[in-house]
Amino acid sequence: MVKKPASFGIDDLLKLAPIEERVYRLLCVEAWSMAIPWIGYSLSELLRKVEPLPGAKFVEFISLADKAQMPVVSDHILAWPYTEGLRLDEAMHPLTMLGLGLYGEVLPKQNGAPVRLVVPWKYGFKSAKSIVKIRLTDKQPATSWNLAVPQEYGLYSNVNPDVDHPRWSQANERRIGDQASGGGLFAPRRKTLPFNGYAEQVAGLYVGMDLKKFF
Ligand SMILES: Nc1nc2c(c(=O)[nH]1)N[C@H]1C(S)=C(S)[C@@H](COP(=O)(O)O)O[C@H]1N2
Ligand SMILES: [Mo]
Repeated sequence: MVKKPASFGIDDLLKLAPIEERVYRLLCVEAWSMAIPWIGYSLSELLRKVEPLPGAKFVEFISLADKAQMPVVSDHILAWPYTEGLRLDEAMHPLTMLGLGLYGEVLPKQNGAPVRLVVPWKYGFKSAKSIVKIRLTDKQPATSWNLAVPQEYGLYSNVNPDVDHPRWSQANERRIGDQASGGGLFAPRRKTLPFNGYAEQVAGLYVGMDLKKFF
């Protein structure tokens, strides 16, 4: 649902908007976190180029599923290709990044080459890696984790210390590489912040919503 559907090569994406380095926290749904210096720009820069139609409400992100490079896609643990989704207003939020690199380099394969999503206020699995297709739709897209385990992984998956995962608490997390607490994998747990500490910027997207229901 865009006025100007288009294909972009990696060189087009690299010069589509000024490249920025942004240091964001990323929290895995399994309560591990890390601060990452991403390279890229707001996803809204790309979405504006294709001109979303007025009826578009959601954005679907479809990842590469290449059996030759990615042995895991031969296993039936998830419905491949890995698919993620955001509401259009979440996708247009300036904090939502199209990630092209990290630590000053282009993305290594394991971190989602050539392009990935970075949504710092949501659990890590929302930040789809190795994206090859983006679709705008008026229907909520099915996502791989929601199809596999709907009671555990909702569409929103906003970081929320008050909504536990059915199998563990989301009240606190382990920060990898946290020098202040001695670093390492066995650093003491720290309190998880609502929206991963980005509430001031993004809480307005969810005014009036029951975040326990829309988890
Ligand atoms: N295509 C794809 N994207 C993905 C995943 C995946 O399995 N496939 N895993 C997600 C999860 S659970 C997390 S925590 C982050 C991890 O990003 P990293 O590998 O760069 O640390 O990627 C997310 N994006
Ligand atoms: Mo994760």
